[in-house]
Amino acid sequence: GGSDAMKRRAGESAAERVTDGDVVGLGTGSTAAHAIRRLGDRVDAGLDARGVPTSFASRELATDRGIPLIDLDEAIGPDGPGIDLAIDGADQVATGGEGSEISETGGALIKGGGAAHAREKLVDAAADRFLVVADPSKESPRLDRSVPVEVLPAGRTAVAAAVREAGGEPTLRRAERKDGPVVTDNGNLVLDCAFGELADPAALSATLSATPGVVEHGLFVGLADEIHVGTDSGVRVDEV
Ligand code: DER
Repeated sequence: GGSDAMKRRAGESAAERVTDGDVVGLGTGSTAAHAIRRLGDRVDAGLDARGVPTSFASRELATDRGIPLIDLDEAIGPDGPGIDLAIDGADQVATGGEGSEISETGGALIKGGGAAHAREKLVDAAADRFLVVADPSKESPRLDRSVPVEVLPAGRTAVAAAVREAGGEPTLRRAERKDGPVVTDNGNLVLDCAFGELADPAALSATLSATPGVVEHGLFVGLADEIHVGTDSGVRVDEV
């Protein structure tokens, strides 16, 4: 993957967009973590901001950095303040890279490397503006990485069959320092589904969302508003 310095530049660039009074969706992963750390520094310096974490991990980091938190349900409920901007990473971003028009690909993303994409999508979609933070290794003209799919444990066989029907190859995500499969913060399992190059991410997104047993999938189509890409000399910001 990209260097940590590039991830840091991207994360800090997005964190600079937070203004006084903002409610900020706090994404998951190492790139979003840089944004959370920078936001913590700005809160220490007097910024009035509240965070909505997207995972146990991002909640822990935000708490450690002294960022006041607001419950997701409270934030996006009818009497809530809403989410002004969400900052989150991605496993792959459909951009043409330096110098090309992003509008052709609409900034579609594959997320879910951290198995946090169910709550991430809720937060990222609810936000007025969703800022993606990435390094160049995440950019590709077309999405072609496996798509993580969070499934109800009881539905994993049915979902695997539906994924094959849709042309994908599902693999149950194994844990590292634990026997057996990864279990998400929501108590579900993850199928990593290889579909090859995605000709129509929106269509596949709809198919997966309509599959019984699917809790959430990692295709984020039409959600990103800005892509902050850390480079070795600075940050490139693409408006979607
Ligand atoms: O889980 C996710 O979607 C994360 O955003 C993640 O996959 C990106 O992780 P990274 O910033 O550590 O590469």
